[in-house]
Amino acid sequence: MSDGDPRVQIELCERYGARNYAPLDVVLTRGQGCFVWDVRGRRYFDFLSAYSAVSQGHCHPRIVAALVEQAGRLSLTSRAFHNDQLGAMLERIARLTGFEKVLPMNTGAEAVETAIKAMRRFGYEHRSVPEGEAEIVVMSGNFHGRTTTIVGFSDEPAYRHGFGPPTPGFVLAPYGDVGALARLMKDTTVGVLLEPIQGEGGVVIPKEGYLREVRALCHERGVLMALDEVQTGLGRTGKMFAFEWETARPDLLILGKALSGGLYPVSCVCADDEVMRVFSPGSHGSTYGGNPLGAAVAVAALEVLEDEHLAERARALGERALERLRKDVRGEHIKDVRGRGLMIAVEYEDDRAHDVAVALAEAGVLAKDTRRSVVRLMPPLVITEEQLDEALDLALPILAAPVVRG
Ligand code: IF1
Repeated sequence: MSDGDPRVQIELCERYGARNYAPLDVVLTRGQGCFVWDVRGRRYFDFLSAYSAVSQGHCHPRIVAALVEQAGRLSLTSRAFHNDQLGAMLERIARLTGFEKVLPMNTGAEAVETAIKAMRRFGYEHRSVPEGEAEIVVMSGNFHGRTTTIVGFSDEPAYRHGFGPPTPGFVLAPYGDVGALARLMKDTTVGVLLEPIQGEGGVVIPKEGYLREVRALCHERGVLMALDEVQTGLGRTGKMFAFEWETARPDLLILGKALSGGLYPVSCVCADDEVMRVFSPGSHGSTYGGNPLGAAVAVAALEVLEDEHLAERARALGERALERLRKDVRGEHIKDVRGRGLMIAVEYEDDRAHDVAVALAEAGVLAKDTRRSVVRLMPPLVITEEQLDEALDLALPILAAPVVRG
């Protein structure tokens, strides 16, 4: 029931919902392109894009049409049978990424788990690592999802506290430091898992050359490199994939979020056959993974991404936004303004990021803080130049203000 009183909705969630989130007091009921509307009819610029899942914009008509058409025909068959949509999705993703094989799942975390399984089994089968001893190196500040295994190797207490014992076989390396990574690798190291830019970690962009050096090191040691591009992939950073900035093609590429434009959870792992062959029938799967509804949605979402040149748009608009931010958001309280494409962050010297996000919402721009001092700006990639300028006109004074207004 959307009766225009946000309190009703919020109270229902507070009464019946688990308290694993603390959302802003905004109750949204409609979205289109870069805009969302609350139950009172107020319009906001969406500068979070569901963590980059709605890169194609809210309710993109082409993706909605694909969803509606497929939902009325066939939604789920399980992988016990073939369906007439999955093949086209796999082919499209393989062509786009350049990998020979694609394994479909639903959420980002499931795709990360899939990559972990692939790397471990590859290590046992091809590197004769003794059973039970495979190690995967992960990075400080990582975010790869919420499963028990994944939070077990997080170094953020809020994500891991009380959920132990952690799954063994993971080692943390300092993000951005190839020397340290090299020193941590052992004979039993089967893989390295990292994000090309750390989103939750605060939009941490490693220095130029890092990914390329990780790539070379992994080659040299016979270790698989898995890149989590769940958030950075599919145009967000101004290239189709963030690894293209350094031509550091991984052995496993993990995609999610924008793969379905926010209409339906679809994720996948891409790899060449040599790696993907570790999966035999029965060794991995998912009830919903590869379902025809998700496949039809993903094909439409990828078509939109390519036909509307969203990676190029992200690049041009990102440069424009960063230029304005760098010019107008400065002062003693600003630690850094950084970004790549439309993945942009303002970092403060203090812990004001949440207060800034609240003030931005009041001004009509929805953004999200992370790690207490960072505000992320990630609009849908379909935003126009005029819309971007209008949103920045609203946001810049708040982002730049020496003191946050309540
Ligand atoms: C939440 C942040 C973003 C991801 C990368 C895998 C996943 C994610 C690089 C898992 C998910 C999310 C999930 C959401 C918040 C969030 C997030 F706030 F933590 F910082 F995006 F930036 N790899 N990111 O970023 O994908 O299983 O959720 O589909 O509250 O957990 P998922």
